[in-house]
Amino acid sequence: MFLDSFRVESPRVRYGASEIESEYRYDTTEVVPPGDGGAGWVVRPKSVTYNFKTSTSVPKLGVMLVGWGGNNGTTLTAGVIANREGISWETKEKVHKANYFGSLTQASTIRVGSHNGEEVHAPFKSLVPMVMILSLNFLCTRYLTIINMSKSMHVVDPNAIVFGGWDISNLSMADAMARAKVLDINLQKKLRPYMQSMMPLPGIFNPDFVAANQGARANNLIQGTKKEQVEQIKKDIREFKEKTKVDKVVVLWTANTERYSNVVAGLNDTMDNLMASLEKNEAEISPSTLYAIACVSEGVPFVNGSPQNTFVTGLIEFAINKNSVIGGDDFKSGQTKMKSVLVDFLVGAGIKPTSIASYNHLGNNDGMNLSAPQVFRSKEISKSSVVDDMVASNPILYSPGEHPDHVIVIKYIPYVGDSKRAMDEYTSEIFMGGKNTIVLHNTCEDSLLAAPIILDLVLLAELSTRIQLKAEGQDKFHSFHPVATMLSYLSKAPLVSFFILFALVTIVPPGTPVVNALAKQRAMLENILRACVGLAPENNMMLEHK
Ligand code: NAI
Ligand code: DG6
Repeated sequence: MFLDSFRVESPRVRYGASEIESEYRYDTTEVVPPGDGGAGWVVRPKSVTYNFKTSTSVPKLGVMLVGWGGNNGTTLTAGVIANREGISWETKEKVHKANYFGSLTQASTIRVGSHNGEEVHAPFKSLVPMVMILSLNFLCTRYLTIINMSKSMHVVDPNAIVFGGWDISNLSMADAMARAKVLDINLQKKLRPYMQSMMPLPGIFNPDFVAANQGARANNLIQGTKKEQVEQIKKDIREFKEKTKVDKVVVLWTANTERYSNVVAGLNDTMDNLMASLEKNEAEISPSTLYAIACVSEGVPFVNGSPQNTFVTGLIEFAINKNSVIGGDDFKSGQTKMKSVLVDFLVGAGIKPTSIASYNHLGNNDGMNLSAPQVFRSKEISKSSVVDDMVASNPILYSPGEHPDHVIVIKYIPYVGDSKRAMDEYTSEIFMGGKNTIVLHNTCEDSLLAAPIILDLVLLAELSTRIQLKAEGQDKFHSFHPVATMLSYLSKAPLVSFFILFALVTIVPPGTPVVNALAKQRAMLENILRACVGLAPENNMMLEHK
C-alpha cells in the first residue's frame, strides 16, 4: 500500500501555520566505565525529551555550483530541466521519460506502518516539506529564473531550484553538456535551447592545487588577491540572490578534486589565523577554502562534494562561530557506497574481511585530473577511510590496530569517458580457516550517479537550516550543529566536528563519531526527519505480529 502524503495525528505534534512542532522521546543507552558508580561496566537506558520545530515556510531555493560546467554540474542542471519540462527522448531501446532515480529524497520511500496486515509506504519526501513547486522560464544570460508560482507554498519539488554557479571554463551549459558526453544525444538536442544562454560566472583558479592538465580549460577566471577573490564570490552570491529573487542559496563544490592543503599552525589552524592568512594572500589557502570562506561570511550553506580538506580547522571554527552550515566531503556514489554496504554486512555477520582491492578506470575530466598523484591522494584518503568504523566495531574479528589490507587504484582511460568501470575484490576469513572471495564489477556513468546525490545534498542542507530543537532542561531552541552530519549518507568521508566549541559548548557534545555504514546513515537521517513530525524511529521489531 502506498500513500502520497500523510499527516501525523498525535498530542505530541502540532501543525501550525508556519511550523510543525513535535515532542520526541529520545531513548539511548548511557555507558558508565568501572569505578564511576560500580565495579564493572554499567549500561543504563536513558530517555531525554526533545522538542523539534520545523519551519514549513518553504523557500525559493537557489543553488550555486562551483564547477557548474563540469560533468556533474551540467548533468544535474539538464536533469532538473528535463524533469521540470516533462521532456522525453527516444533511444534505440524505448522512449525515456525524465526521472529522479538515484535521489533518496525524490525516489525512495519510507515505511509508515501497516494496515490490515499490509505494509504501508510513503515517499521519503513526504516526511517534511522541502522545496516549493514553481514553474520556470528564462531570464537573459546567466540564470534560470522563476516566472510563475504554480502551486501552494508547502508543496515539495526540486524542479523549483534556480541554478547558477561558477566555472573556470567559459562554455555555456549547453556546450559544457555536450563536452561531458553523459546524456543521450536526443535528450541533449531537446535541452540545448534551455541551456545555451546559461553562462557560468568566472571562478577562482590556482593551478598549484589541481593537475597541470586542467590549465587548458581555465579561461574564465577571477583575478586579484585571495581577499579580493573572496569578496567577488560574496558579491556573486548576493547578485544571484537579487536577480533570481530566491529566498535562500546553497553553494556546493562539484569542481575539480584539489590536493590537500597543508594545515599549519599559525596559517589555517584557527579562524583568526585563517583570516590573517587571507589578508596576507598566503599561497596555501586553496580555491575551495576561499569559496567556503565567502559562503560562511554570507551565512550560506556550503557543501563539499570532493575529497580535499577544504574544511581546514580554521574554516570549521569560522563556520561554527558564524553558525553557518558546512557539510561534506566527497559524494558517495558507486564503488564506495557498495563498500559501505558490503563491509557492514560482512562484519555484521561475523565474517572478517582481510583484503579489499578497489580498482577503477574512467575517461572523463575528473579521471584526467585524478591522474596527478597529489590530487589522487585526496581521493585515496576519502575512499580508504570508509571501512574504519565497521572494522573498529568488532574486536572479536580484529585485534587492536588490525585492519584489512585496503588498496585503491584509479586509472585514466579517455575512451570510456564518463562510463566508469569499477572492479572490487573482497577476501574474507570465514568459519574454520576458510576463505571467501567476492568480486564485483560495475559499469556506470559516474555523473548519473552523482547528480541525484547533489540534489539530495542541497535539499537536505536547506532543510537542516529550518529545523530547530531543544533537549529537556534547555530553555532555548537551537539549530543543528553547523557541521551537517545529517548529510553523511551522501558523503564518502562525512565531516564531523571534533571541537568543544565556545558558545556552542553547552548544546553540542564534542567528538561526534564518524559513521560510514550506509544503513546506519540512512536510518539516522530518516529517524531525525521522523522525529520532526513526532514519529518513532523505525525499529523493525513488528511485535504486534509476534
Ligand atoms: P569535471 O572535471 O567534469 O567538472 C569539474 C568542473 O569544475 C570543470 O568544469 C572545471 O572547469 C571546474 N573547475 C575546476 N576548478 C574550479 C574552480 N576552482 N572554480 C570553479 N570551477 C572549477 O568533474 P565531475 O565529474 O563533474 O566531478 C566533480 C567533482 O566531484 C570531482 O572532484 C570529483 O572527484 C567529485 N566526485 C564525483 C563523483 C561522481 O560520481 N561523478 C563522485 C564523487 C565525487
Ligand atoms: C574515480 O574513482 C573517480 C572518482 O571521482 C569517483 O568516481 C567518485 O569519487 C565516486 O567514487 P565511488 O567510490 O563512490 O564510486
